[in-house]
Amino acid sequence: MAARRHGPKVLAIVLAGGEGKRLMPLTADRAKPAVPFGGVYRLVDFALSNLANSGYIKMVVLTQYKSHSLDRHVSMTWRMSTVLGNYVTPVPAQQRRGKQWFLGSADAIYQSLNLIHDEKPDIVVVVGADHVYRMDFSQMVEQHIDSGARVSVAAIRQEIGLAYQFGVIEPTDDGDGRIAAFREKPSDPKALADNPNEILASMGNYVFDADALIEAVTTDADNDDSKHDMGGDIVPYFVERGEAYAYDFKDNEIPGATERDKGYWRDVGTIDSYFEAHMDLVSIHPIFNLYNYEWPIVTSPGNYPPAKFVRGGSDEQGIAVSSAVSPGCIISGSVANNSVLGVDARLHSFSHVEDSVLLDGVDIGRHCRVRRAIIDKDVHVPDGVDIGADLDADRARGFTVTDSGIVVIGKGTVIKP
Ligand code: ADQ
Repeated sequence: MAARRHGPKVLAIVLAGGEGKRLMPLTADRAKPAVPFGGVYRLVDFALSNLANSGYIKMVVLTQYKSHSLDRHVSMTWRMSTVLGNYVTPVPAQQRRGKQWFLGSADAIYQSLNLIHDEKPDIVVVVGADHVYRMDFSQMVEQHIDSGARVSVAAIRQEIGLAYQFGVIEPTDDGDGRIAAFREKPSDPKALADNPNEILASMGNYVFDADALIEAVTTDADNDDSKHDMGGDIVPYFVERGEAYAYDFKDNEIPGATERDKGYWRDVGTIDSYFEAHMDLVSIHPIFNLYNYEWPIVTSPGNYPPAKFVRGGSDEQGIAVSSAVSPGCIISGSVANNSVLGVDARLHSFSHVEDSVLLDGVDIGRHCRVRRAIIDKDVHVPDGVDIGADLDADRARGFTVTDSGIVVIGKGTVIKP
């Protein structure tokens, strides 16, 4: 028995196959959507939470690159009751076209068309899985239906200098939201008419009439000149026909949102932006408010005991200030300041961790200093090691150091005492 439904029948497709090269070494052995964020979440939790909160609880997650931890997370955390006809299913590359993986995001959908044929939705909502934000997709679907568009593209203003990272939307002059031109990552972007410093960027989230999506990806599959990419090929296909509209993200209303976090949308696809988004979380008035339970971002980090703060061997206090500390952590005789600690992290006596992001299970020995660092899952920092104090020494030890001086220590790194 399916749940009783009001409005169109919607299937959500989450594109989760991206490699995330610019997040190396955090993506060395996990897909970008599986990268941990904010102590307890994975990046994909933002897209899935937004869809679930929008009332769209039939979701397929298309995976590809190093998808093991993503598959495990999606199937264990997001398993839903099939009794109500709801599901979140990870779908690996189907190899329906022979022994190859997906060519691009449009090919990923083409190879998974059976899921759309099985579900027979009216509308397909296609979203990326790489961003931190809140969005009510039902408002976009409503505008999509009212406008008569075949595809709607979620849009947000961005600085013109960032155009090379985005699909750039050129709206028609009459202001009805129709897209006159769409260019994927252009080197000579066209600024908005009202501001020479801004472009209208695609957020990589789309609403399609289901039959239009099927037609477009099927036509695209036979086109040898296509890169089989949603932004590069499928959106322009509809723009040429005058059937593509933009949905302005600034109109999206989220219950419980404040003036500060309304419109927050952050690509955390580089080490610097990933780090900055974490520093925002532990600031006194973060722009992104994880504590808005009216539009919850949900996950399940597993069963862990509460975080604990104890005096260490020589009576040093274990404290955390301006920090987010996940379940299972023990801060013993040491200090965490302005940092995010993933589940089950350990800080031992006389150590200081400052302006840093520690992922699950990181173990910091005694007398360590860690500054402006991101340390991946289960890395052990032996007693007496300083990280982030001498960047040349950090580079020499094989750590990744960004131009802005953030030290990243990848999973499996063995640090010499
Ligand atoms: P990019 O993020 O650069 O630009 P892409 O690398 O195709 O585009 O990634 C989009 C989404 O699809 C990501 O969530 C990624 O994980 C996923 N993905 C990529 N290849 C995939 C595959 N083969 N199988 C499954 N999933 C795959 C896109 C749009 C731009 C837009 C920006 C916004 O193309 O127009 O401006 O997103 O960040």
